[in-house]
Amino acid sequence: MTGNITFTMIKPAAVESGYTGAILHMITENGFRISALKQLQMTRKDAETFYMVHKDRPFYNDLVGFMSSGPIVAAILEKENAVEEYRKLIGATDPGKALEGTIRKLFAKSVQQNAVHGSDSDENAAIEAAFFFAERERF
Ligand code: 3AN
Repeated sequence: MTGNITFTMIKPAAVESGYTGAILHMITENGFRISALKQLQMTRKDAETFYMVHKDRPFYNDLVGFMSSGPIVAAILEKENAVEEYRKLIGATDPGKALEGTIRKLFAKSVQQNAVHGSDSDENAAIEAAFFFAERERF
């Protein structure tokens, strides 16, 4: 399945704002199949582990605090060339630079509260999917 899955999270501010349904709708309208889905709140430790690659960045502590501040919606998405296709659909990390019609352009509040996460490589997609979902939760 390498190359065919990506992992996404709808971040706490977007869930809190009631955008979950609209974002999932955009995802399926754009040809992704949702092969796993759940809502949960990460512990601080979960968020620290998930964002370990950013541990030396100045925004790490704030990011971990934000991502564990409320429920997120986690999903595994399937499509040919999923990682790249999904990053096109979500738009740039900074919503000010995201193109019209992208998820971040429509739903992000700031660089940190940028509505959704999307994996940046096939390798990370597999790691992130396994971090959130047991085999019996994947279809
Ligand atoms: P992306 O989410 O587009 O892959 P990354 O991996 O560089 O971007 O950053 C991971 C997360 O860290 C972003 N989604 C965002 O919430 C946060 N982040 C990235 N850059 C900044 C920044 N300059 N200031 C605050 N938060 C940031």
